Amino acid sequence: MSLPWCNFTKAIVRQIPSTLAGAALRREEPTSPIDLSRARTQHDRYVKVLRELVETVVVLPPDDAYPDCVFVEDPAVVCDRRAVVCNLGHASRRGEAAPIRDALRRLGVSCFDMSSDATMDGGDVLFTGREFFVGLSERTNQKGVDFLATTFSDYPTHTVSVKDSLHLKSLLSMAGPSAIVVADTPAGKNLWQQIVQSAAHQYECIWVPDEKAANCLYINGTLVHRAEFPNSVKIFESLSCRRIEMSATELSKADGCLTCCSLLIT
Ligand code: CIR
Repeated sequence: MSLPWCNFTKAIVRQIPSTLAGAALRREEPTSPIDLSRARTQHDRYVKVLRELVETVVVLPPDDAYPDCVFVEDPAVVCDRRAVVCNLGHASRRGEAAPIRDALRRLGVSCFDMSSDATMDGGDVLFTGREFFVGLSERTNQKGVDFLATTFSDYPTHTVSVKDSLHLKSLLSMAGPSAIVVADTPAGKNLWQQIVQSAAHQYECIWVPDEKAANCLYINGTLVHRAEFPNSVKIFESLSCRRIEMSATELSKADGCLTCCSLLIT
């Protein structure tokens, strides 16, 4: 499959700040506190896996002033060496965008800054290689969607309504050039229905029973997925692509997942 989207050469990641455990945003208090050292071990493995899959991984230092700064997917949306630099949906995260913009520019990516009345988190943006689906959510507003649609006007942009999760990609993600993995829950089913109704292209849906398993990384033919959910792992095992399993228990307690910890660049 020769979609440019499938050929990532670079990634940006950011290390975990020491303030993550106490101050990262979360929708619900986790049943056990975030173990910072375990979070860092799991993140180190994530970076190691990325190094296997792309040529260059840029690792940015953490900033304790931004407890959520490890979630680098949110401050920018990159496509074809252009990036929308987001005005993040939660005010406490807005300062995360500047170092991401600098890193993108250093990698030769042209950056377009959102106006201040538009908001967006990259976690609300699903790019399939052919079109964008953008979630209107607690974090992303219509002006944000309009900005993205104008910046990437060579691709169609469709809006979907996100109600029962933080981001669109909390419940679904790409799992192949034409495959989308979706949580088999009422909220996941609702999102899938909206996608089917608006899509210009046909996608295969891979249903997984565990909500948190539905966020995977598909990089250059390899599917990176969560290891902690045996019933969902069985489904991933039945796919024909190369797979890497990974645990993300700690960042998951702050509503993080796998796509959220990297920005991938072709
Ligand atoms: C937040 O609420 O913004 C962070 N605690 C989690 C962000 C996760 N981002 C993502 O999945 N794209």
